[in-house]
Amino acid sequence: MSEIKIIEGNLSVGNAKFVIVASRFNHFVVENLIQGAVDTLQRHNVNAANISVVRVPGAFELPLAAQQIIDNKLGDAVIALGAVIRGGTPHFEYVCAECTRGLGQVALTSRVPVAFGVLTTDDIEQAMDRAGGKVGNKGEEAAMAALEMLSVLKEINA
Ligand code: INI
Repeated sequence: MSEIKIIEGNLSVGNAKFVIVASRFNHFVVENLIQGAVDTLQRHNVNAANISVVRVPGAFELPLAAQQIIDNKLGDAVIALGAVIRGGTPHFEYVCAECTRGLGQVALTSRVPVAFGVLTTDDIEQAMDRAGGKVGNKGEEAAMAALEMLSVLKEINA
């Protein structure tokens, strides 16, 4: 019987360039996500020269910035980081929905990996828990996803 063909990434991305696009809103949370993403990239042998950070006002602005980063060929993968924390009004739902939909749309239309490292939490404690606290760091996870997607897309397109 012939062997099953498995295509998967190996996290080795050579000289690829990564752009972290991060929101300033809830910056005390997002800075930890950025740190986690940068540490993860560097631990996987990405040079500092191949990492840049673009800051935007809030999570709502992440998709447009990601789109223009890709259009201007600033990076081979984008890591979107932000923190949307529930308030007392439906604003939270609208910001989360547009940010998520927009980032997904950018990835599909551009065919460039866009990692989703945007926290959507009920309160600040949940956010801090996921920004280097007891539940890990979503910035690290997003950086891992960007590394793996770059690598596996290279294999799929080979
Ligand atoms: N932006 C965030 O990144 N996180 C939030 O929690 C948030 N809340 O709660 O309002 C938020 N709002 C701002 C929004 O992303 C835009 O920057 C703003 O509406 C201007 O377009």
